[in-house]
Amino acid sequence: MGKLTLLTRSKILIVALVALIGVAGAALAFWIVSGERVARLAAASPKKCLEANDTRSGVLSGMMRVPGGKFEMGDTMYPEEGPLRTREVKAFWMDAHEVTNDEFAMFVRATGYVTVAERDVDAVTHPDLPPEMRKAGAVVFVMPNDVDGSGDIAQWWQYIAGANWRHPGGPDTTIEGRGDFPVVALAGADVVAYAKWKGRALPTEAQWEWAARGGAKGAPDHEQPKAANSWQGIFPVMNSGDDGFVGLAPVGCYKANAYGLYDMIGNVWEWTRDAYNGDPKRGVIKGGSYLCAPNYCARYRAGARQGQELDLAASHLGFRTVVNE
Ligand SMILES: [Ca+2]
Repeated sequence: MGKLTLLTRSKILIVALVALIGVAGAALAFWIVSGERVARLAAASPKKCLEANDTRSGVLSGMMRVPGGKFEMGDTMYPEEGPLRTREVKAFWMDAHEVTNDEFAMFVRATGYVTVAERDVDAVTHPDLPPEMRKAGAVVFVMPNDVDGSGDIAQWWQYIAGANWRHPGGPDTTIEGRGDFPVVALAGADVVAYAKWKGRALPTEAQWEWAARGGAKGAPDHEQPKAANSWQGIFPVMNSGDDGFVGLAPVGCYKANAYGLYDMIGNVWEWTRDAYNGDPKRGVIKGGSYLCAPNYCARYRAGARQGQELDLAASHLGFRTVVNE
């Protein structure tokens, strides 16, 4: 560098500056275009997909019969999915779609039930939580403008006081006009209470996974599914919404699987009744959500699973019920 003339150094500086402005400008334009596209897609996407009287249901209203069978449970993509193990499942009935806001509202109207996210957190059971996280609320996905490389999920997951099933994005959001969307922001106790009220149960992990496969044989497919609400683009900053939705979709927008079940994969994660790796404070959730992308969380597969704190409600997590024969 010492041999460079003052003029040459100035030229380098100017070129670098111009390049920097160019990159910053392109990034800014990208965010504006991307943000507009997300808003446009969100506004244009349908609010209802299934007909009010879906007549495919059998003996039990709104449920499909899943035949029994034996299968190799699990998958090989992430460590928590293995080892593959043989499981047998008896025939059972399962909700054709995720429980909707309208359905959950009927339960609340009938029982006066108050969900976990609508109650302040008990300081005795959670002495380590900061005060802002003891307020009634839920964890909400908020698309960030930018992320650092730390992988810290707090960059896109925020605990928002006042977020609950009626206000899934926070206190200034609503489910009005979204009766056919899956209900979210429910904790483990909430979904068990709903299932009991209906005289039903939550699926076991094995039931859920068997049902999600829809009778598919052979090694599980690891590709991102086309007929499901997942995330196309780079999570968490760029969502092209090629599947028609940048956020949640109403239930039943994609083709049902071979057992007549909608949205087993994608849209919202679903609670099961199983504890995660024997931990009584965590439940197994299945199916992935609209936030699952190839670059981050390729869990849009029947064999994928995650552990979820039973008393923590989240904006990408719903459920469906079963009746055992
Ligand atoms: Ca999507």
